[in-house]
Amino acid sequence: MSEDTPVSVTMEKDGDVAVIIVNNPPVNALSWHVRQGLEDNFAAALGDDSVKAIVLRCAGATFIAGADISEFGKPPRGPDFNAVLNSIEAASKPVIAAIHGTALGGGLETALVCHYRIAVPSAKLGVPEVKLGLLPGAGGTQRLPRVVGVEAAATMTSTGDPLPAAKAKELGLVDELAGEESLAADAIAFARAKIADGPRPTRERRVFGDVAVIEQLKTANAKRWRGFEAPYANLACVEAATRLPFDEGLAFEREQFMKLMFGSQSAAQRHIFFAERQAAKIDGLPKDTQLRDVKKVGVIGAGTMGGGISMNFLQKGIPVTIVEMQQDALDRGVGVIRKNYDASAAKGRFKPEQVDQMMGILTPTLSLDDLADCDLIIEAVYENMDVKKDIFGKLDKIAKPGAILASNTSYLDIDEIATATSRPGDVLGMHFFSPANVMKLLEVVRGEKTAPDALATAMAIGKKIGKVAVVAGVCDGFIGNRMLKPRQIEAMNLLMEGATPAQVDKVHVEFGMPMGPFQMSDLAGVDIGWHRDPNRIESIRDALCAEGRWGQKKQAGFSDYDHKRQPSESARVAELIEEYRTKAGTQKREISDQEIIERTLYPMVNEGALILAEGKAQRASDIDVVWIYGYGWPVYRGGPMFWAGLEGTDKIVAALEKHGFEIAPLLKEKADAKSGF
Ligand code: 3H9
Repeated sequence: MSEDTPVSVTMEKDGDVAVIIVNNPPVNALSWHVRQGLEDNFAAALGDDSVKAIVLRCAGATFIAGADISEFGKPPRGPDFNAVLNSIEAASKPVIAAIHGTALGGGLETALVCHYRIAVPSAKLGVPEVKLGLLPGAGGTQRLPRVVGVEAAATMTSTGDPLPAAKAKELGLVDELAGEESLAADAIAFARAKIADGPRPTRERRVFGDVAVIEQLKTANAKRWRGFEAPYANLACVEAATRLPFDEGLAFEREQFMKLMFGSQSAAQRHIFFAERQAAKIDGLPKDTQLRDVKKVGVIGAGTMGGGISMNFLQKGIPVTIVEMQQDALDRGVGVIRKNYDASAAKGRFKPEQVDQMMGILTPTLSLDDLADCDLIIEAVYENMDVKKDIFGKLDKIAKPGAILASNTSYLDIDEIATATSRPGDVLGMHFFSPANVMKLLEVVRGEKTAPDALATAMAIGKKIGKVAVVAGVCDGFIGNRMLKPRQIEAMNLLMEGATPAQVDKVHVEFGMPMGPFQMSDLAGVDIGWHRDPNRIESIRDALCAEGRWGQKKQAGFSDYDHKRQPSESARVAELIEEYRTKAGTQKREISDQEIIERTLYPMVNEGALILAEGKAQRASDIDVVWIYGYGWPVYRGGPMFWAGLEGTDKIVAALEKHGFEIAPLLKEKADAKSGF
């Protein structure tokens, strides 16, 4: 051990049992020095004749939560992962893993080379590597089928979902449950009881179970796994375990792991893992900023957004007062919330009594005055500056001092809204995405005068209700919708020049988006923002709206829809485009799929660069988080700004110049340096 090696593994003795303890906060990741410490301490315990059994446990909040992801892609340091684990498995004395918190990835693989496992009931065990675009690369895919069988191993590796300890015990992954507070002592007693049995190397156990599950999983998850490589690689490794001797299986796993590790998908998914955590951090905000207490929330507007927003808080036990102008609208809004909860309860997501509890803390009212005791008030009425300013002016007189006044606007100027109050420090944006109870993104819009503690509180409450919150600055459309705009404009231009809505949508879906720009428009409503004059036709969209082709709700938009909302290409839309094109005197030509990418996705990167340079996003990775969680950008492409690096910023600039776009200076800078963001 060299002098700069942190001491993150220690050993204690309890009579004839050695207890090896990992202490590498915050999550006991298997950093190089932990692997070194394990190697050294196991060697010491095995060399000590008075030691008859060994317990491996962790200090702090959790058992080992995996390999150290921040080491990936860097030059290797310290002992090889598999070599350390193989030597633990080969120990001549029984080794017991004592698990609390989360035994994840390389952590569970470490537990699997131990001969026995004991866990507290609250522990969770899993191999989430697939969520990082990887597979368990330290023997997990070969040892799991020997312990839990092919069915459970295939499911665990390909979905990445962890198991609660009780389920793990049922499957044989855990041998015994310990007391929640007495793991250390229970593990020592368990180890002593296993001295007579001796070691039980997992590699010597036989794979069992039916391999048919692998094809079943592929079929069942075809939609969810579209475009992803890792779930299939995980299954290939589990399948290999059913037919190859252990060491050959391990070699196969290694080969697959390295392929994923050095591929772009895992790089993108690892980027998003850290980006998501980074997004929670507010630049320039002191760490000890005191949060405001949010015990009660007010929501203005009981429409789709207001209702969805309210549900987030009710689910976390935070009482909500919801305000509408008219009784029937209020009743309708509350009815929809109830219906949504009942539907979830029918699917087993909630117990009926939980639904009653949640509805019990919802107070419907017609009076803004009833918001006087709320700590956070979110306005979710329609997008009109005068209406919003009127509401904020009234709230200024009603809300208690220190209450946070938030607007759910998706475009409007928060600073202007704040001028309607005498307390602009309390005003900010909380932009939820529809359906607001489902979508994970929350843009928290920081106004010029927003107080730091108000901002920090809004970010924290976002996390509390299960959102990924990102700070955005005031500008038209903030981060997400601002980048959507150039994409929509170009998508329409492409129709004029000869592309079809179906072609543009297909290119986006093949790229990995859940839907293309025209499908999105049909879903949201083609008529949103339409001037409502059927005689004023100044765009293809006007032509569609004038004919009542308002989207899915009318079973007709850019596509035709049957009663099951299945789309088909519309001959009428083709005619309308042709008519409008002729009127505008635009030439029709063949548009390649590549041109669609260059003209709809590259401009988003360009806009992202402007947003970044203007300081409207704190960092490029925040923009990626917005697009992953708010718009379904494929996580295996890491968000638009990360993807720009993969694609090549120089290539993007060259294409944008060719198509006549003005290049954002920051993008140009990156292209000149041939770097990503
Ligand atoms: C693997 O094991 C590969 C092997 O099969 C093969 C190898 C050959 N590494 O999430 P939190 C940081 S792949 C490095 O906010 P929580 C995280 O960035 C790995 N850092 O806490 C954050 O840092 P910061 C398989 C990590 O309590 C801090 O710890 N394992 C790692 O909400 C706190 O994290 C996984 O995929 C890591 N492995 O949740 C598990 N994990 O404070 C990944 C966390 O600077 N981890 N950090 O922002 C998790 O799912 C959650 O962190 C966990 C705790 C549930 C453990």
